[in-house]
Parts: sequence; structure tokens; C-alpha cells
Amino acid sequence: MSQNTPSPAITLTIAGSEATGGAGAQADLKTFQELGVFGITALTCIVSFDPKDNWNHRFVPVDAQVISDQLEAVQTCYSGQLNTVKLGMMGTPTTINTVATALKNQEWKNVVLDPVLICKGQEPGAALDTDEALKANLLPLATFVTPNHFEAESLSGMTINTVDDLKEAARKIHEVSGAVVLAKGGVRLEGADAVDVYYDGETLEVLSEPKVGEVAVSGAGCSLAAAVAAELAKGATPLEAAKTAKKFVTEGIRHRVSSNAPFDALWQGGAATGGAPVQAG
Ligand code: PXL
Repeated sequence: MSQNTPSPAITLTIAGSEATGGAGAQADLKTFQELGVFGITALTCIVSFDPKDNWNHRFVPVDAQVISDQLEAVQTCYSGQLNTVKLGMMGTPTTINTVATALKNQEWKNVVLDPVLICKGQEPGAALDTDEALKANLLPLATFVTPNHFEAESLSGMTINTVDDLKEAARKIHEVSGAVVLAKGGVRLEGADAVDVYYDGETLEVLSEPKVGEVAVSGAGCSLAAAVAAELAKGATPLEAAKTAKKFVTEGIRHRVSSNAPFDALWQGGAATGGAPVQAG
């Protein structure tokens, strides 16, 4: 079927569900919608925070066959139209291998990897296996990677205390992956600004926005990577995509949503409000 109006760019997220809607596939889809791309999802796992256990993550992986079934449906349905994917939380080595196999079934222009390494409350031994599988099997497929402070330390093997350290880490991660790197300092580097480092092998840019509070907001990492994917799908250069994504996330944090959880959630509608605070009705 075709029509005369231009079709939106198709953008896939392969990610987990986070039931309260701050992070994961929910954040990705809302970001895609805000930025004008047609979002589709294959779910890798279901995370339910546990209010009775310090809001730790209860984590249930989706069966490998069900993940490959979803990807078969998506890749068959949009064959020839789908060239951008965002990878979020995987959670197990089996899931990583299943996703890597499906990704290799087609050519991609943009594979944006948010290297979600550890899930709060996850068993450390299992988490280590997952980290290793991610580095071995997904990182080499990525064209763009968005590590946070902790993930940048893990992927670069460095301790990161300063913006110079973050620059060095971004260079190292580019060397091992070949991908464009957007390494996020977030609230974890000292100073008045939230600083991210962009490095694509040639251009190194420090992207800086005034910090909005000193506490990390749920969904910021997911939304940033999803916004990068959406912008790339629309044809932006990697540097433009990184800049737009950073502004989108800063507005989303400025307009964050509070709840009974001890953390706020980024609101993807924040950028569209034109900067005014919005009261719930
Ligand atoms: O923000 C990382 C993240 C990604 N994906 C899912 C999550 C979380 C954190 O809670 O639950 C599904």
C-alpha cells in the first residue's frame, strides 16, 4: 500500500519494558513519536520495580524464540524500509546472541547501542556474563554507542573523574568499536554542567548543558539514544543527531514527572512545551 503523503522514517527499538513508563521501550517509543518517526518495538524483557525491596528491579527475560519471532515479523514487514535500530536493555547473554543473529539478517545504516550493562538488583555473576556478551557480540555491530559514566568506564577500562578522562574514554571506545561515541558524564562528573563527549574518529566535541538538579532521572539514557536513532533515521549527521538528542533530553529532564518512587522520570513531551513548566490537571 502506498499513499501520496511522505512516510515517516521507520525506527525500531529492541529493548525491555519498564512498567512505570520512565525508561525502556516506553521511553523509546514516546521519544520516536515526539521526533516524528514511526516507532516499532521488539521486547527483550519485562522489568517491574519492586516498591517492597528498595525499588530494585524484578527482571523477566522474554523467551529467545519469542524475541526472534518479533524480529522476524518486524524485518519481514518493513524489509527495504527499515535501516535504523536502537538497542536498549538486553539482560541475558542468550538475548544478546538472539538479537545479534537477527541483526545480521539485513543491512543497517544506523545501529544505535545504549550499552545498558547492569540492572539494579541483578545478580552480579549474571551481569558480568551479560556485559561480556554485549562487548563481544553487539558492540561490533554498533554504528553509534551511548555509554553513561559507569558504562564508559567498563568499555574503556579507565576510571573517569574529569572531562579529560571522558574524552580519553570516548577515544578508546571508538578504537575498540569503530562506532561514533557519545559518552555521557551526566550528574556523575562534578561541575555546574552536564557534559557529554562526542567522538566519531575525527571530530571531538564537548556537549554541555546546565545541570538540572544533581540526581539522575529515570529514562534519560534510553531517551537520549532513542533521540539519536530518530534523528539519524530522518537523515541527520551523527553530530547533529547528538546535539538534538542532548537538547531533547535536557528539556525532558526539566519537565520531569514525579511519583511515589524515589526518582523522577524524564518526560519526552518536555521539549514540545516551549519551556514552560506544566502542571498536572
Ligand atoms: O535506564 C536503563 C533501563 C533500560 N531498560 C529498562 C529499564 C532500565 C532501567 O530501569 O528498566 C527496561
